[in-house]
Amino acid sequence: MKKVLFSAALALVAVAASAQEPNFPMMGGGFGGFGGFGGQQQTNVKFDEYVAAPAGFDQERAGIKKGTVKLIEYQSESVGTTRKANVYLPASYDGKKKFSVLYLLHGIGGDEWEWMNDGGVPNIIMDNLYADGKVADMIVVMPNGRAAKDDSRAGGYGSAGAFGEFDKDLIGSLIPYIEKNFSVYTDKDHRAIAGLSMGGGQSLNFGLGNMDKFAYVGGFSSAPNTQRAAQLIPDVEKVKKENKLLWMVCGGADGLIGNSTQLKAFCDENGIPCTLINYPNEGHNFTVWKYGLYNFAQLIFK
Ligand code: FER
Repeated sequence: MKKVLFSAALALVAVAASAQEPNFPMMGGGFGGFGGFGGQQQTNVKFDEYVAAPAGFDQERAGIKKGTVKLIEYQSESVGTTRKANVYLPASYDGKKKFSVLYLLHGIGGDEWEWMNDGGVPNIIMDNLYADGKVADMIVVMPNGRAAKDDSRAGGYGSAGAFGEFDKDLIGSLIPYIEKNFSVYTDKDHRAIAGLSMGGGQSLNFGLGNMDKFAYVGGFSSAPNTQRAAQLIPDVEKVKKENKLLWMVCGGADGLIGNSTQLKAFCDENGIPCTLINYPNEGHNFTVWKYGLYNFAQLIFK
């Protein structure tokens, strides 16, 4: 059965690669219909309260200051190529004052443009949060999380391994590039990592796996690349001491929710502060991911 499901997944690669959305249209409300394809079974947990985002949080607002988004290129030592990332700079970024950095990662069908071009409107969400004084000073870096020579979207599921290699590029090359070329702090307390789906799994894996680099970790609808909790958190006391935020959200109708609940259950059992919000009736899509960014951004660097 597993094999059949995997072939089905592979057959979807071409569709995923050509689709604008990273998720697969025929999956409707998410990965619910695909059983084991979604990774872990859902564990029974007590979810944290869902509070709807205010109307207009993701709509462009007139009369407020707007940030800019800049495409940067950096030399990747681990991949051996020149790679790209988009960087959101708030209107208040002036190159003098130091800012914190949020690394914001994409899903299996995306790249450094996914958040910007496929419905994530991170610049609009951040502009609005800044205008309302709801966020600490930060820039947002949106890299390509497929650490391979060919890092195009065409990789689809075949590039899952390359997502697993991204920590070397991120920590070895991208972070040093950002810290050399932007006016930012360079310690773990001023660095956060979050992402959607495959990027959520990467954020949990790399964030908790490198607590000396990231104090704030977020997973939105995290995919089956998410390591199991005992592997993610081999040292309960260490995570309690060093992690400042472990925050997750997933759609209630998303068959991938088991990847988040298994971690939430472990945290609850071990007294580790951890948030998991179940976005009511929602699938695997940008409704959940925009909500994730909106909330996560307000909780970090404070
Ligand atoms: C899988 C189901 C979903 C999987 C990855 C995904 C690697 C990722 C989805 C996304 O990033 O949107 O079985 O295996």
